[in-house]
Amino acid sequence: MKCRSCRQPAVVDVRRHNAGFCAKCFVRHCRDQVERAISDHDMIPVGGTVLVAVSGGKDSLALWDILLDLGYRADGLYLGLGIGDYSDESGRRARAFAAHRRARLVEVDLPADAGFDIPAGARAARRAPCSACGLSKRHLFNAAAVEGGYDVVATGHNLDDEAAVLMGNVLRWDLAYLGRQRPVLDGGGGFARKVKPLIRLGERETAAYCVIRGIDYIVDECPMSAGNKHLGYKEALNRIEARSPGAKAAFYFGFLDRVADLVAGEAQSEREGLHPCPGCGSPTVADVCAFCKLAARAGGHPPVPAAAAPEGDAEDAPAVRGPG
Ligand code: Q46
Ligand code: ZN
Repeated sequence: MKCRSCRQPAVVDVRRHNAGFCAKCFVRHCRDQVERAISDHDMIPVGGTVLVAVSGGKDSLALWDILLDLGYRADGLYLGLGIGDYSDESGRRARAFAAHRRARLVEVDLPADAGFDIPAGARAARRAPCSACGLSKRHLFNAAAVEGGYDVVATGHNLDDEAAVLMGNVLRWDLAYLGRQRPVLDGGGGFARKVKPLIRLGERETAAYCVIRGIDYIVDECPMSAGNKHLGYKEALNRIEARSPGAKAAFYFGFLDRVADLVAGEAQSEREGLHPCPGCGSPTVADVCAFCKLAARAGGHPPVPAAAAPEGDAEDAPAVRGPG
């Protein structure tokens, strides 16, 4: 197979596009896809600051790398979740990448800063680990972005992730979740603007991107992911995709084009009645926010402001400009 762009031998094939790419053109393809997602959905304001949620995995490191190369002012945020060796290894990757790119990494460590870890939180709250973890991550990303004054939080959700979440939401016809399943969630009222610039790339592509770019990412799955329903949805979609290349993209982008607006109203109502949580100040509709409840049950407390690293930390990072 030859590279679609330059006709040199291809090293990566993307069946969904019925195309192969040489290493150089593949990197450009990935950047183009991210740039297109950002512009199609007005994800990042011109000159805006971005906080990239970095897990040490392929998606978030590829995203951070691409945003930096596109000229965005993008810092990373790493959350230490206290999941044994997995957290140690993923933190090491995130720090190594930040040092290599001379980029700023903000860190929040759940055990040190909030007094509990995800395994303890899940046990205490009798929740599935991914449920306690997802809740904590959403809360801490948001708090760090608001406190740090970032314009946007960017997460590494890719096409496979979004299609799997969509499948789960459709199987349950969960209209509130479908209404929120957008590549951009507006900020305001104590919420940071959240964007997903990798929606046009599959996970095979982000892995190939990291290999070509020499980015060392954590390959192991999180040990607490067993039983996560999304893994089952991903497998089902992969079987469909193997028979019908492009089916996953058609499913997800068809939803965005034809259905998302119809169900958007289902989510908006959830923002009514918000007030600051007395424990941590984050917006909530309950007496106390879900994160503070989880922390209290697990014997912890809300963390001190997350993005509190002194300005001087970024002193030797190169000056970067927002695009345009
Ligand atoms: S880190 Fe957390 Fe994931 Fe591990 S416990 Fe589940 S949600 S699987 S992305
Ligand atoms: Zn709270």
